Amino acid sequence: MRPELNKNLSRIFSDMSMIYRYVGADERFRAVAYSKAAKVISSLPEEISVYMRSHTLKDLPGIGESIAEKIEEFIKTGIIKKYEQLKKSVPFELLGLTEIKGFGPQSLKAIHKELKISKKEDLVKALQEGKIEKIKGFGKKKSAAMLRGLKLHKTIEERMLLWDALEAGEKLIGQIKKLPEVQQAELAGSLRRKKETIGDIDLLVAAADKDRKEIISFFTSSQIAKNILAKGDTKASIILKDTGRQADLRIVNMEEWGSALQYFTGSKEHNIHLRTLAKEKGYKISEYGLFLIKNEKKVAGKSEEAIYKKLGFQFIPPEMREDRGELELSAKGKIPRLVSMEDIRGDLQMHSDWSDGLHSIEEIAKFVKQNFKYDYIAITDHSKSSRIANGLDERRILMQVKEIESINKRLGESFVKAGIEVDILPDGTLDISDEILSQLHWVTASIHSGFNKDNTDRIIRACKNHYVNCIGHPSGRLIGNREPYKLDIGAVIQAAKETNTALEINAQPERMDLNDEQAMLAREKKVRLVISTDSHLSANFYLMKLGVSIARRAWCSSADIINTMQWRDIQRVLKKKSMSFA
Ligand code: DGT
Ligand code: CA
Ligand code: CA
Ligand code: ZN
Repeated sequence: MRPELNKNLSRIFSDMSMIYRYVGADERFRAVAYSKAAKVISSLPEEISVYMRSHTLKDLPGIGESIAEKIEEFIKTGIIKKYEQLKKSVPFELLGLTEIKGFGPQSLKAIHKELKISKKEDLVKALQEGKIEKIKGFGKKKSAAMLRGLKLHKTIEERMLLWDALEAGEKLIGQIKKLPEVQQAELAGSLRRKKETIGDIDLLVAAADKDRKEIISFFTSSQIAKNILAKGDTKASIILKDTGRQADLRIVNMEEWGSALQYFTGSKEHNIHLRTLAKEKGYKISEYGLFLIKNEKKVAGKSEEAIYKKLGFQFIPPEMREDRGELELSAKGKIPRLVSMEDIRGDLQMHSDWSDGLHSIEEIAKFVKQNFKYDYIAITDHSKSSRIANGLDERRILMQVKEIESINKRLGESFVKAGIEVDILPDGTLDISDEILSQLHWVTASIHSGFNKDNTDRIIRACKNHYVNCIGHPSGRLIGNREPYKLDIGAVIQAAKETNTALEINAQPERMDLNDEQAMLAREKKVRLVISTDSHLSANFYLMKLGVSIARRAWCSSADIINTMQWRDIQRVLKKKSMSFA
């Protein structure tokens, strides 16, 4: 899918947009144009050079004369001169901070001007020493907010978001699998368990003893590694050239593949518990195999399945291995068949160019039909209170319903459902009338403002609306950027249950909201969950697998997830809501 060239170019255009935003109001239009071009390029189905060769660059949305020239320059020379100049004209290192809350371009500009600061660490120091609060327009409150922003951001500086780690890990494993010496290769550690943040990327490889050297030297070569942290005969640790993050490689024999994979998948807590239970049964388990204690005879090691089986356990999917009761469940033979990508029949949250999405509804429908085996999608643009997202008022909602009807007619099936992501107002009412909502197929209600107070009652009230089918990103957190608002999740789950309202597992990488633990609580109370990508551009649709992994970590099977059902069954569930309470 996303070729390297597109990714690099998209990153440069985002940087240019950031620089233009820093430069100020005069360059606002350029900032917007480059940001749009970056998005368009990151979601192209083909490598950008294909469009250059067929002279169709300018047919792409958001690509005009000047941007097309820069694309050509980049493809031909590998650099964009304008970008290099721009970078030198601003304190570029500081601009990386703009993604942190409280560090807007105008604030950074004022700090740079007043304190002559161009380095991130100097800025942090000045902030801690109280120099920044003295700048005009800053003050104690703002600088405290900046410190909080920095602290939150640390979580994603020290650990990777799952999605980023998956991209890096899958690329790496792809490269390693191409080596002829490699017999087996898999991701292990927290990445195989799909934890929401990842400390380092663990790789396990099986190969013959004589081939280890070759594999280690590829892994530590300058093609892959920026630095080498450790290098031995069977293992190595490096800092990846691409992402600056750590990756650990371990090489074993085929005979030990299963026991090594089991060990290095973790979690540590799961392994310790398993080891204790094994001991009680007379076995010793290690990365080298499963052994009988009495005569040290090896009884398993080649496959994970055989190890669990020999110990009297059902196979436990990696996502469940957190010592949250999965071993007890497995001993009873009660591990559920977890939901998987194949079970998903549709996506119920996405934004079109009617609000803040990139593509038209028709483009979205065609893209999804081409790339996914879905039966339906729901277009859920923002409602009018979300002004910066160009939210829809009642008139535009009804226009959109008409447009969706005519698209479905052209498609020859009712693939596109008319929906909305309606704003929950501060008092828990919605910003669109019931009369309009009642005409839509799918209504998700979300909070997009008022993050500083307890939002429990607000969400409960939204659940009680007869037309709300789902609560979107219920906790409101943005990993590394915004704490979840205060929320009594137990009370929300209870209300969702009583009103037959579903809760969303939003699959945006920095949201993952509900998270695994909250989704687990909801599942235990038999509240229905919806896995949505909340797509704003076509590349986002691939996030579905991220959402599925959260559901798997919550032990969900397909019966727990609404969008594994056929549309007519969903309709039956929806009807139940309007009849369930007065
Ligand atoms: P991370 O990297 O912080 O996201 O988390 P993990 O789980 O990937 O941890 P990591 O990379 O330190 O180790 C990879 C796996 O190796 C871990 O999941 C289980 C295994 N492991 C590491 N240290 C120990 C240990 O002291 N005891 C046991 N039983 N297993 C360990
Ligand atoms: Ca790890
Ligand atoms: Ca590791
Ligand atoms: Zn939203």
